[in-house]
Amino acid sequence: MKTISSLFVLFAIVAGLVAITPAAFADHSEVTITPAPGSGAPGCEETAEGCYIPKEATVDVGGKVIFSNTDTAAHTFTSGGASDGPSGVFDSGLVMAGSSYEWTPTAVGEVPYFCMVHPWMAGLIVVQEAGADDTDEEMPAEEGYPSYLASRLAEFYERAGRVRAVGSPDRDGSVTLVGAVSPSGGDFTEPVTTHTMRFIKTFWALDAKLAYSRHYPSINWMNSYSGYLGDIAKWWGENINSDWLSLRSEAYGVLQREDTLKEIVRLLGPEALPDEEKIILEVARMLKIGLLQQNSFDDVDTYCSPQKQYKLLKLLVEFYRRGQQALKEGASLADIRAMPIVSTLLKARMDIKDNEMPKLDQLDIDMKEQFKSIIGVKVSS
Ligand SMILES: [Cu+2]
Repeated sequence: MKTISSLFVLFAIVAGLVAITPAAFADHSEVTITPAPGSGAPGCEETAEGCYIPKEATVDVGGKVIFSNTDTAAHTFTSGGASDGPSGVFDSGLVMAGSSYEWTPTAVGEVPYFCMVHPWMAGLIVVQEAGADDTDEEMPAEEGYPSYLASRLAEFYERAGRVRAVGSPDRDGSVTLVGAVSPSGGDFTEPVTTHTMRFIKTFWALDAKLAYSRHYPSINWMNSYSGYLGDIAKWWGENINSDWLSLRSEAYGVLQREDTLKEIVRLLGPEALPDEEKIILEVARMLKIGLLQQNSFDDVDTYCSPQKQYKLLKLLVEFYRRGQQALKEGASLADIRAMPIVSTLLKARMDIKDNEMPKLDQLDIDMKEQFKSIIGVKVSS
């Protein structure tokens, strides 16, 4: 048996200023425009990058403009502006997250465009004669990152992985690189961050907004990701429970739905939602408080075994499933919210120790009982 040793290298990337390489005679036959992440909420219009990236795009007549919605919210790409409305040159209609829309310009000129759902989002397309000289427009942004930034970052991160140590005895090990990228103003669209995210497979997005709202650890569940979900799921499946992956997907689905519903709530208020959607907001809140938050100053909550994590997740997903079922069977959301199990679930991570698993199982029984008692009982709210 060979010893497997892990070597953790902490590395902070410091964004420095490097010489500028202007690219003259750049290719403008095709340009891709994406909404800034999180542009579904106002604020992006205040940033230098704007709400559409790039906020000013240049393309040749007869070229191709690809509007790729890489954000989590649905957006439109509509020629015109928020004050004057659509100008009729193009309109993508609602482009869902992960979808895209293409437009080919036929005349030279400047075409402003905006998002009909989020009118603060505005951008500009400059349509020019094919092959036009545009040295002036191609100057890199003020950060002035060199063109080899991406390959340098890739060269660094490719050092992570399985290694055979030199010397004796023969040893296998692994090198894990943990990079800490701290973009100014928390702007994840700046080049060092975007390129880093292309090469790494796991990303924790620390979110200042969560920190200010005292949600710790302040890891944003929408922006963070792991490319190793398959491997992790295998471990959880073999060591904890085979339904971990489906529970995780269901909980994540609730958080994603909440992210989209928040937009509607912000525009129209929570009363605009039916109970089936209000319960998503409620369960998302419970997932955030009861599962995603962890208090390192709490004697119990400072540690959490995989078993406990799994059971907390399962309880919350069960709450969601039973809540939906209860609504179908005539219970009201007010009944569900009034159940004592709601606050019990929120505190379970602090109240129940790692070695008290039967208590978590008891919560499931209590929850079932409480749901049974409200089903069919209509309480006017
Ligand atoms: Cu939008």
